[in-house]
Amino acid sequence: MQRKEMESLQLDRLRSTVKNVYENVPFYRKKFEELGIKSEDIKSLEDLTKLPFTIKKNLRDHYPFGLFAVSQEEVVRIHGSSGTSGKPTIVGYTAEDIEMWAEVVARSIVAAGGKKEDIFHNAYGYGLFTGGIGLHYGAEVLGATVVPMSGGNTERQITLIEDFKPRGICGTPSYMLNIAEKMKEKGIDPRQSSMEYGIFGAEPWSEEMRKRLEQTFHLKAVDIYGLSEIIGPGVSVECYEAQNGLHVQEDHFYIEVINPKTLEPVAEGEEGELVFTSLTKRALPIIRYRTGDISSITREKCTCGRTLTRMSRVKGRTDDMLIIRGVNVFPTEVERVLLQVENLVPHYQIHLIRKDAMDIAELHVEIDNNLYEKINGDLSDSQVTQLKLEIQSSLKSSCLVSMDIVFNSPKTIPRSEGKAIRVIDSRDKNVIGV
Ligand code: DLL
Repeated sequence: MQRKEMESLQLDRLRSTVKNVYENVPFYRKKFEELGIKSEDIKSLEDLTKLPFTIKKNLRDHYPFGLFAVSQEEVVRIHGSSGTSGKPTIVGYTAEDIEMWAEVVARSIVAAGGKKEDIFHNAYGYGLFTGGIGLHYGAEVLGATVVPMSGGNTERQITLIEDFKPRGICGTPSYMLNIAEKMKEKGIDPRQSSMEYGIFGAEPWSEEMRKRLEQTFHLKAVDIYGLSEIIGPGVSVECYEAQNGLHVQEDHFYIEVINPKTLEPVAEGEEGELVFTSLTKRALPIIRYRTGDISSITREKCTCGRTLTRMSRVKGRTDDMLIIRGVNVFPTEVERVLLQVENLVPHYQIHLIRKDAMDIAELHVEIDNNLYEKINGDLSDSQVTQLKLEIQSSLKSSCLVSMDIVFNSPKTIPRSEGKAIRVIDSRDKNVIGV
């Protein structure tokens, strides 16, 4: 679609969404009234900036169904995302919402290289998490043969991959590494597996991680993005052809990028926090949802021919950004550096601790068997220290951050079966009793 045509479609849909939330969601009606906004005030897409933001806390405060715009009778499905504070954030779908979602996921699979005749192995978790069932429905709408494996049970995953020979696979990047490792342990070469494309997302991952996954499995690794508050997976996806930015499904989701401090929109190409407004959702329409995810957008046409706005790979969430002695850093930036170091395996965790009233970041990284044997053999302590210093200095030069490097023995960092935990913050614990 040409941009003008898309914008006119978006405006129509935005206006009916605004009218819908005003009439059916007391939370939005109250907010609009406080700001003196009527749904007729939305005459152009730019007018969207007059509307208030929605944040995760609003969903939590109205837990479980308080922001729904339809009666529960019309809701056919509930999903949720686990939060840090106990209760999940709950989202709901009408039958039309499920249909729209399946369509955007089907489009995403096609963009990623999927075809109707594929066997499609789904290693995202099934359940309240949107990953498993979201990809499942999309793959079915496409007409592919879905293997609803879910996350975990890695031995079984491998057997099914070996036996069914899927052309496509999906899962979190960290879980894919786990699968590859187990394959190698069993004497199976992941490069010989049947997969030609992988649809990876649900957690931040770096370009170096992409290279690693592509080499390990000999496939094309494509990034898929989404969040339950907006729909689930399928909000945006890279294309197989260019793998250069994620195409936002703008006929259903309106994207903005704001400066998280001033809340003002940033210029095209500039990094900021992603904000989405749903344009067609019925059960849980959402206005200007602040995702906390850091990215930037471009409206340049992609070489694949799609005219959709593209977002850059998500660097991380504002909550996951570490501030180490005044320097901001995302775990994905650390990952980029680590994956370039020989003898390190791509499993790592950043531990934040407090020592003598100082915040210290320790980068726990796993070494391979080779280095492990050397350390226990002929490598002197000073040679090991030297190695660590080299990693420390590449981190310093590329992320400006200083971290203590801790080598972990092979297979000691917990393996992920879904979203990997990259940061362990035990600073508060250290404070107790001081
Ligand atoms: O993770 C939906 C999903 C499932 C996306 C499967 C892709 C594949 P939530 O559990 O609500 O939903 O978590 C959403 O995960 O705000 C981001 O912080 C992060 N995230 C999702 N996809 C990506 C990605 C699903 N491709 C939160 N890159 C989002 C980086 C991602 N972060």
